[in-house]
Amino acid sequence: MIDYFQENYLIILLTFVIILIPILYAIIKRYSIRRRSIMLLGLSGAGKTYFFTLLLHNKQKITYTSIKENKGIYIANNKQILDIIDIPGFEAITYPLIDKYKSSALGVIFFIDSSQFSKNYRDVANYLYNIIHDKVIYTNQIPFLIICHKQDSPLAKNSTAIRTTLETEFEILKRTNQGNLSHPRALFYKHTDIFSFDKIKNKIEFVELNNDPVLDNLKAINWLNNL
Ligand SMILES: Nc1nc2c(ncn2[C@@H]2O[C@H](COP(=O)(O)OP(=O)(O)OP(=O)(O)O)[C@@H](O)[C@H]2O)c(=O)[nH]1
Ligand SMILES: [Mg+2]
Repeated sequence: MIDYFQENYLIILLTFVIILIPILYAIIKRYSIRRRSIMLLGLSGAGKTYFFTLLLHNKQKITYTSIKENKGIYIANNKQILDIIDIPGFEAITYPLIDKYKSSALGVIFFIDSSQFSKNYRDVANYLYNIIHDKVIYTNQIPFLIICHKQDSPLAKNSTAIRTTLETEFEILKRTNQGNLSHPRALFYKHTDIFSFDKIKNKIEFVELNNDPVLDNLKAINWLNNL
């Protein structure tokens, strides 16, 4: 009788161990990926590579459309080692690269060409909306620094105007997605919530850059140091 129970007990225990080990392994693997990448994102021509060169090489360099990612290491004041990854805005390569780096992302710096914003605000909104609502980025509550770049241009919109326009566009995108309940992003909001950057889980900060190497560097560095 005792043998029978002991045998059954052993089988149950073994089954548990066999099922639990892969589950535990998957959980540990998922949480052990060290997140230290900072993705530089934004439409083509927004100024990512220009900023990358300034931040990592302290040089104001003429830049051209990038066709592959640029990578570099930045050591923050708090000794944190960050991988800065400049991801080109050329659509065919942007999303595969974001998929490659997003699980190691600690933050996103999103660039907007403020001088072109009145022309391309829908493309900017679409891109930013897709990134913010990406499952990994949303779940990991990755913070965003949104850089309203090229403020030196006479046509530049300021950060308040850009933020308001983006919130309006996000509200439209949100309603469109909610109409289609099978859409992954339909689940993020309650019907009654009007979209605001303050209401979402990821911390979103807007700054203006003026093509002033010292000041511009400082704004981004402050943000990087406080991650
Ligand atoms: N007026 C002005 N121009 C700038 C500023 N920052 C960058 N630029 C210019 O904007 C252009 C595009 O900058 P890039 O850094 O190459 O753009 P990018 O975002 O890397 O673009 P892709 O690689 O195509 O995704 C370059 O000619 C820069 O010199 C700025 O603050 N003010
Ligand atoms: Mg570039």
